[in-house]
Amino acid sequence: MKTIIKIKGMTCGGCRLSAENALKRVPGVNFAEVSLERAEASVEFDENKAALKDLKAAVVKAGFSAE
Ligand SMILES: [Cu+2]
Repeated sequence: MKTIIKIKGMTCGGCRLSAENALKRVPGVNFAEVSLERAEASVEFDENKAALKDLKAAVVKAGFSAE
């Protein structure tokens, strides 16, 4: 399924990449793209392998807050 996650706390391209890579590393994620300007991530994932809370947890672990 596809989802949009709002991310707070990103200030530069490095932050954007950290958040994006954190999402890509979650097992079951097929696609992740983070926009610094929109402060959000577009994620496509296999709901049998990953849950929305796992995606948010990965963003939080990378140092940002996710909604
Ligand atoms: Cu940064």
